[in-house]
Order: sequence, then C-alpha cells, then structure tokens
Amino acid sequence: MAADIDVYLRGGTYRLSQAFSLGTQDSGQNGHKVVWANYPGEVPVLSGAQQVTGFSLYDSSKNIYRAAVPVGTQSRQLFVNGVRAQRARGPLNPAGFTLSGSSFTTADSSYASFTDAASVEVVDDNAWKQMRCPLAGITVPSGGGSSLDVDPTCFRNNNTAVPNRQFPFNGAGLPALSSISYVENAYQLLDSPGEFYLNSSAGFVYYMPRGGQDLSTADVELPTRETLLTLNGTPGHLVPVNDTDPSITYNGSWSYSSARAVGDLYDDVHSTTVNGDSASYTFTGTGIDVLSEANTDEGGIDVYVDGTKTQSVSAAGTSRLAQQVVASVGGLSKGRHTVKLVKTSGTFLVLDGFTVVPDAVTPALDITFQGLTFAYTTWMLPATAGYIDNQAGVLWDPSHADAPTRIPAAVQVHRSSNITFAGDEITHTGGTGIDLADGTQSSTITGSFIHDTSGGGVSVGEVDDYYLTDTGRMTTGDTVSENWIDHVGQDYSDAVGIWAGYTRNLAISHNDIGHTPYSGISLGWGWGYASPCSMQSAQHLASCRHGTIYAGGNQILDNHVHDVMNILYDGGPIYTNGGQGNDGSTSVLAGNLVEVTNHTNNKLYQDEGSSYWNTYDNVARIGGGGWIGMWTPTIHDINIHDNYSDTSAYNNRGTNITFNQATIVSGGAWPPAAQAVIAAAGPDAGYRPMTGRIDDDDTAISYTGSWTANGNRGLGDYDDAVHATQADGDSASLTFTGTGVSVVGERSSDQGQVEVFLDGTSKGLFDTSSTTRQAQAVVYSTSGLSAGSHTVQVVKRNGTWSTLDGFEVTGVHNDTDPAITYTGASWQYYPSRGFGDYQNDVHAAAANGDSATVTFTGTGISLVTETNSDEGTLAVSLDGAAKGTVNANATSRHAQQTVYAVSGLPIGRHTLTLTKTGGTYLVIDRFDTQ
Ligand SMILES: [Ca+2]
Ligand SMILES: [Ca+2]
Ligand SMILES: [Ca+2]
Repeated sequence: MAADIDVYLRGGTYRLSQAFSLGTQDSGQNGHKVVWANYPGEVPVLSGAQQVTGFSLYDSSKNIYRAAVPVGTQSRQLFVNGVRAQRARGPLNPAGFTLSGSSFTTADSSYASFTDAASVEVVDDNAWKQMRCPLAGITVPSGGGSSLDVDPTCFRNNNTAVPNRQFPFNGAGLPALSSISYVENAYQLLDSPGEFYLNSSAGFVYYMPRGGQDLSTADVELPTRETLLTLNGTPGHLVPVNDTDPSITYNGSWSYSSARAVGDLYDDVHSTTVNGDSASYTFTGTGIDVLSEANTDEGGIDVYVDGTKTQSVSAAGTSRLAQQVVASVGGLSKGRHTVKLVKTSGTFLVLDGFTVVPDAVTPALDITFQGLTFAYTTWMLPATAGYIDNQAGVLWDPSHADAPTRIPAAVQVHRSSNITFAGDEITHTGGTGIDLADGTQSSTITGSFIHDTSGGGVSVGEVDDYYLTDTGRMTTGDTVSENWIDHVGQDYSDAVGIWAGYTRNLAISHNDIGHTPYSGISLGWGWGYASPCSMQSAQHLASCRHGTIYAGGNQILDNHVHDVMNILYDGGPIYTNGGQGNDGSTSVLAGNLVEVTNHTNNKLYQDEGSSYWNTYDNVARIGGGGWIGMWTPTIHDINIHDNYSDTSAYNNRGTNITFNQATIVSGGAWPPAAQAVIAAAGPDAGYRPMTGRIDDDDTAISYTGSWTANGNRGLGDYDDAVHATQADGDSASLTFTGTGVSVVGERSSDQGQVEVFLDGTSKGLFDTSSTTRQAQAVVYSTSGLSAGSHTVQVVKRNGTWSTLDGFEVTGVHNDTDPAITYTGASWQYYPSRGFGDYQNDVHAAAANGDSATVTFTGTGISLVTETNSDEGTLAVSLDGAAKGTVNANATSRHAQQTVYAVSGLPIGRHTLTLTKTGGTYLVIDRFDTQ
C-alpha cells in the first residue's frame, strides 16, 4: 500500500447473515490504514436483526399482538421503533417464594399453568451479582401452589458449584441464587405495554404495544446475530494447559499436589526433588510458556526443544510466587514440537502448566472504522446455561469447570493493533457493545456513542492472562476516550459502562458514563493476588494465594460518571480491583467527576488488592456513602491527595496509603479548582452534542445547597432521573447561549413554589404542587430573548420537595461551534463579513457533496443562515434518513434566515447533515436547537 485505502459504506441498513469478519490479510500496510467509513452525510447501519411484520391483534382483552417469524428463530431482545421491548416479566421481588432444594415454591398456583415452562427464567439480582437460570419445568407441589424447578446444572453452577475460586478469579463472599427478583419469559407474564414474548418452536412473537405505537407501520426488529464485526489477529484466546494434562509425560519420581492453596493454576502442581527428572510435552504451535512457581527452594531447569537444549533457567526466588513463566519458547516454525524440562538443581522442580502459542503473534493491524452504526444483536447462551456471574460482566464458563468467560460484544476485536473506532454508534445490543480482547494493543475507541446494551458498553482486556511476561501478548496502550456511554446493562445488571481486566497503559479519559445498573468504570482484576502474604494475612485470609499481575500504568482521567448503581450494590462510579504497578509505573485516577449514585458504598471504590494508584483532583458529590473506600489491608500503596467531596465519609483500612482528606465542600460552594475539574470532566467540546435539552445531571448546571439525585425512579423523568432538594433557598442555575429557556421539573402533591430568576431578575413564584404527579412538567418558560448569553436560576421557596428534571433551551450555536463537523475540502471560514451574520461570520462550501453535520440533544433544530442569489440547494439528512432538499436561493442577500427547521422530535440525541447539492455556495451561519 502506498496510501490509505478508504472504503465508504453508503447509507442504509445492512442486514448481516454473519459477522463482517476481517483478519490479518485485511490489515493496512507500510504504515497506511484501511479506513471503513460512512459515505459523507449517510448513515450505514450494520444490523443483526430481522424485521418483523404482519402483526395482528391476538388477544383483544389484553391488547396483545402477534406476528409470525420462522420456526426456530431465537432471540432474547426485540426493539420497536428503536425502543427496547422487555421480555415478559413478572413483578419485582415477588412475595411468597421459598427455596426448597433447587426449586422455588409458592402457594400461588398460577405459575403451574404457564406454557413452555422450560423457557421461563428466574433472576436474582443479589449484592453485586445477577444470577439467572432457566427452569427445568414448573410442577405442582403436594400441598398445591407452584414449584419453579430450576435447571439443576444451572442451579448448581450458581450455588454449590461456584466455590470461592479464590485469587486471582474472585474475592471473598459469594452471593448465591437464593431468591427471586423476577420471573421472566412466559406468555402468561405478558401483561404490560412494551413487553414481548417469543415462542421459538411455534414461530410467533407476541407484543403488547406501548402508547402511540402502531404495529401496522412500526419498525419491529428482532435481533438474531450475536456479533456484527470481528477483527481477528492470531493467535486467538489462549487458555493454559494444566499440569494434569494426560499428554504431559513425567519421567522420574514426580508427585502430584492439589489444593495447596498457594495460587497454583487450578490449585495443583506436579513436583520432583530428583535432579535429572524430566517432564515432556508435545504441542502444535510456534511457542510455549512454562508455568511454574518461584520460591527459595526452587532451582535450575534445563529446557530442551525438539531434543536440543535451548535454555538453562532458574525458578529460584526470594519468596513464593505462583504461576510464574519460568521459561518461554518462541519463534518456532508452526507445527509439532516437544518441550522437555529437566531438573538440574535446587530442592524442587514444580510444573504448574503450559501455555501453548499456536500461531505467531500477528495482529490485525491499522484498520479504522468511523461513522458506522452497529445495531441489534442478541446473545443466546443464557437461555440454556443461565447467567453464572463472577462480577461486572465476567462469568464462569459453564462448559469449563475453572474457566472464566465474558459477555460477547457486537464488535469483537481479538489480538489486533492500531485499530481505531471513531465517531461510531453501537446500540440495541443483546451483549456488550465493543470488546478489545486477547492482547489488543494501541487501539482506540473515541468520539463514539454506545448505549442501550444488554451487557456492558466497552470491554478491554482479559481476566485469565495475568501471568504474561511477553509484552507482545499483553493488552497494552489502548485508549477509550471522548465517548458517551449510557443505559448499559439493560438485561445483565452486573454490567458496567467501561470494563478493563488486566491491562497496561490503558487510558480511559473524557468519557461520559451514566445510567448503569452497577459500576460506571471497573478497572483491574485479581483481588489481592498480587498483594504480599503479610497483607493477605492482615486481611485474615486463611491462605496466601500470591502471584503476579502484569497490569500497570493505567489511567482513568477526566471522566464524568453519573447515575450509576441503579440496581446492584457494592460497586461505585469508578471501581478498581487487583494489583497495578507490575511494570514499575503508577496508575492514575485523576480529574474525574463522580456523582449521583445509588446503592453505593464508595464513589471512588478502590477494592481488594488495588495498588500503586495516584488518586487526585477528583470531585465526588451527591449520593452514595464514602467519597473513597479502601476496606482491607491488601489494598496498598495508594497516594490520595487534592480531591473534593461534599461528604467527609471515607474508608481507609489499606496498607501504606498516603491519605489526605478531600476538601469538604458544603452547599455547592465548589472552590475554583474543583469547578475546573467539573468543567473539564467528560467529553471535550468537539465531542459534546449541541444542547436543546440539558438533563439535570449535565455539568453545566450549578447546584447550591443540599440537593440529592435519584436515578432509576421509573416515574417518567427525562433520562429516568431528577435532582431534588428539601431545603428552601437551594438553587440550580444554568448559563446558556440562546433565545429561550424552560425549566422542566415535576408537579406533585409534596411540592410547592419555586422562584425563577432570569439574568438576575425575578420572574416570580411558580407553583409545582399538583394532586397527581406529572413528570417532565414545564414549570417556567420564556422565549424571544436576545441571541446571547443568559442565566436562568431556580430557587426552592416552599413545599416539601423541589425537583429539577432539566432545562429545555432554545440554544443558538454559531458556525464556529466545535459540535459542527465540516466534511469536504471546499469549506472556508469567513469572519467579519459585515452582512449581518450571527457573530458576523459564516462557513461556506463551494463544492457539491461537501457537508456539515451536527449532533444535538433535544427535540428540534433549525439552520439559520444567509439566503442569496449565489446560493442553492442542500440535501437534508436527519438521523440517517433523507429529508429532501431545501433551497437557500433568493433574489438578494438576506442574513439569518431560517432555511430548514424540524421540531417535535423524540427527546434525545439526533444528527443532522446538510449536503451541498446546487448553487455556488452552501453557507452555514448558525444552528438553533430546542
Ligand atoms: Ca496446575
Ligand atoms: Ca432528568
Ligand atoms: Ca455565524
């Protein structure tokens, strides 16, 4: 390749019959990239769904509609006009169930009449886990009622067969599947608008429409694909071979030890004390790691490859470290090879396992994806195996007794390098959004919108490669920045916004993460495995399982994490786990704004084994318990300084912690340094949509007083969350550039009057009391302001509560706004024209096909610009759909004319693209949003 190759995808929906799969043969070359991009102004959607049509009313008494789908169609998700439907579900925390063996019994006999009982699932959201199992069936107990008989294998996996697998796979204390949060997936549970039920064997999907949905015209999407895009370098996922593998030949007087509880792979090793004893293993591949332990009583090992001695190594160490790569062989021709280890000195030779590298490490390389939408996936494993949770979207693999696995992603990257995702959208997934797996390096996810996922948003790294010493196989150098990640974990409530396992030099920066059922960011794995035995002893652990973790040099910087912990417990907006610092560098947790949490015990939660962090310049506010938590002595060597909090509570029981209490702020009086953190947190200006609707948790709103915030209220709030206060005199204010503003709150019987100030002048008292609750109520509204900067302030005056859901702004955004993307070479900036332009400037394009794109949050947008004799037509595209052509031509020049306007859109994020199609110029002066 002599230049980048640009591959444009035209707009429209590409329904994939299998994942779009790229490998090493699709890599860029000579430093040039292959760029897969949207054709300018168009929105290509890679979809894993089939469209369902032909709905007819099936049960008029319940308003249930039905449509035929091919018999055998399997899916766990359905979307109607882009809105996620809910699998038919019973009430939350149903009363009256008793666990008896692996059955939940109840006096309620109605369950016994459920059809297709083996498709029914029970779900237990318990502490930090979701546990989910299909039923074997529903029977009638001798005394009557119903017995929900859980699939016995799944029940065992979620209870007795989930021993505490100990470090590095999990920590102390395991919740079990012991109660029912809800029962899911039976036709008989289809009783609420927005619920669906798929009868796969009969080939019907049933749906109860939400208000305003017309199934004769609705776009109903049934996802059937698990993955939409895969990038595959080699090798794939590597799983070690244990020392018990029957193809390992032990010569001499070896003995086998299991349950040593020192951190061995699968808790066992083979060992010998006789020099000259050997172990041989024939494998197919290009290399192999030898896993042993390091200790004072270990000694020399001669390593032979295909009969030739290639290395003499030593496993001697100053103290015991489990699962050490004592020898690594690489660069072999791909094929069958035999490695032989011969004991030469020391008291013991210990063999714990081998990791075979089947292919040379060859990443898929230098590929970029930009402006693409990935939508509609499902993930069927839970239908048969249930959901066997470890933590944060990491599961136990039900097919391998000791192996962890992770929720698959719509976009799966394996063993790749220099891969870039920029300005993409990933949504409506049945698993995770995007996953950088298996030693993916130097890759970036930036400026993307990842939302409405059943699993997590972004995953980086693995949980079973902690022992690596080969930097070529580590997950390192990746960046997740400037993304908007929200409403993840729609089905699997342990999922998080951004998850990272064992990683080195990962940067998670300037992301906005919100509306999660569990933590916002979870980085690191391994609990106290990398912590010295003295600390494990101080934690009162009965044994010391101690090895090394390659993690280090990671950074969590300048993120805004809000509205988290909405369902589960024992997490936080930013959560860290396990040892860092293995590469000698400190990881950094700085500049983050963490706020608005439910159920949490810490906002900055540095959990078991967290080490070598520098934690500073963070702002923690509103909701939750302590601003930082380090609960146990295996947490060590963390430097905490220069943070800001509205609560003084914290927990520091770590070892060697340099703890400086945060600057404690009351009444919203954040000092300038904290205000700077607040202003800088989250995506930078060029990645923020223009705002017509500003939600209550937007960092642009200043709250003074004792506001609290609640997510997940389920009362119809915008983004399902509000800020509220009980103290008269508390205020919220917003400075905006625009011509109008509305205060959006709630009317309820426990509310009173608020006073609204505009640019410092009182507009009077406004009553928010009402006998019935009204969500998203407009409390105050004004328009016709001069197009400039204004400040609106709401002050609680009386009543029990005052509630703020957000502001609706008629915003005015100049053509220089960083949220506008100008595409094409002909764009020019013309300041100081003196023609009456807004801010006396415009952008103009002279080439047909050049375009301007704006992403905005709100309900409408207008292009206000010049019309003139040298202007012509422009094609309008809104949310990827062509909206026709408008004309800016006029007989003479008129500044600031409304050329295109759309309003009444569903509240949310939208994208408008204007493409020049005629005339001499396309001129952009300003956009107004609402
Ligand atoms: Ca072992
Ligand atoms: Ca809100
Ligand atoms: Ca302008």
